[in-house]
Amino acid sequence: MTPNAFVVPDQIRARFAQAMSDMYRDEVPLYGQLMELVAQINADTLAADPPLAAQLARNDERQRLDQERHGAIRVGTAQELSTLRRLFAVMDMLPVGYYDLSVAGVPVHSTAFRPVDAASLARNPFRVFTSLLRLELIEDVALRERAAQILAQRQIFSDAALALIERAEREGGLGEADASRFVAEALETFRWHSDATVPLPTYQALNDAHRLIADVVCFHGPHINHLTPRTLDIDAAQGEMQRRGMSAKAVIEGPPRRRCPILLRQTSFKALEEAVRFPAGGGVAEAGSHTARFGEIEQRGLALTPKGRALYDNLLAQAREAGDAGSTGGDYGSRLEAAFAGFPDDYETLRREGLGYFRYRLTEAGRADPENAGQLSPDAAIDAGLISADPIVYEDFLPVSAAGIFQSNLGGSEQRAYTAHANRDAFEQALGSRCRDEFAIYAAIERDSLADLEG
Ligand code: OOG
Ligand code: NI
Repeated sequence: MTPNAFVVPDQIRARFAQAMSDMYRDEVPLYGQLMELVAQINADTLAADPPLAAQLARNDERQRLDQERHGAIRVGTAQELSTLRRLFAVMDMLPVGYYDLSVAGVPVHSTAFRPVDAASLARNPFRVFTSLLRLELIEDVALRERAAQILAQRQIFSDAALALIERAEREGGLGEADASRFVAEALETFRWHSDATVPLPTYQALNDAHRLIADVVCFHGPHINHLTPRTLDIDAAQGEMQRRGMSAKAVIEGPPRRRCPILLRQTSFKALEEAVRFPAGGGVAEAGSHTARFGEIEQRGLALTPKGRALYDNLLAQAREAGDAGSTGGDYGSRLEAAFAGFPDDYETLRREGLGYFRYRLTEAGRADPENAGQLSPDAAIDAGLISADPIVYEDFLPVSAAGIFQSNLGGSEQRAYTAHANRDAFEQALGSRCRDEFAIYAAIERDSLADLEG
């Protein structure tokens, strides 16, 4: 078979993202409502703000917006995580970033599988936040061993999916028929199963150790737990969610509302309580319930440089520390606004101060006089109206926000402190590869845009 007969990975990813969305909409009808609501708000926002519409179009973001989502899954073993890495690689989704959630009392660490080059991102930016349970954080040794045993017995991938991953690795890609089968088989790994794999008392013991442990250990596989569309106006979307009676989280995670959005703002609605059948464990089969799946929306903005990110982390910590609960209680909204007064809110200052990443291109005047544009420094060429600089959108996640999303969907009151800390080496060992540095990816996109100016 010639390489030309392969379906391009971007195409497989786009089909997979669509298949996941269709499946999740069938499983969680509220997700369908959320997508409609976001599509309406995006259309209204673009109609009311032609410069924003033009900016998105210039940066290949307009097209992808309607398809744009992220999902989240959680797995229990190194073997599961490393096989996921291979499965996502078939779709050019690579592990980017390392997130330690143990500091927030969630016994996992995570990465995001996503496309990394600008052209792939423009075609379809589908990302999956993927967490690995840290069994070593279960204090009760007997329970920890029981959990490990249960996990060792399950196979979360179908035989056909495994065979197709191997074929893609061996031959360098998948042809049309194989690509379709791959999407269908990969989907099975992320399906919800309402039959637990363990008797109710085992579920309860694991649930008491941490609700997340039960969610990962007691089911056939890593059910997709949410799929998040991207909105251009999260405050409007949040208001609309409340008007429609969806129980949105009170606080939007991330930075406050700004003229120039940075990073990521997110809000979610509570997990659904779902009926589950627990098998007989010497006794009789029992009916119970489990909450795992929820809805979330997000607004994305400028990707920050390490300098910008340090400032963000600082100001966010200030806003949280100023509250008595050390978090998002009380008048958190006004504390956040006050803290972020220290973060410049116009693109030109953000760019000149090196706080964010930008994509440069010739303006119409620049195209008429490319030599002149090429000779000036970027700043001078911008002043002369020969080149433009547009914000590069943030494609990743935020650990503090992720912790907030986990917490609010695990039932809120659960606050545990783990003494463990980040262990990136252990995570990468389980994954079987390094996690890429997200800053290097944005910097490369910026650099390439500057190199293109010189023709
Ligand atoms: C993942 C929570 C993190 C986000 O958007 O920050 C996340 C999970 O609950 O498994 O999806
Ligand atoms: Ni999420």
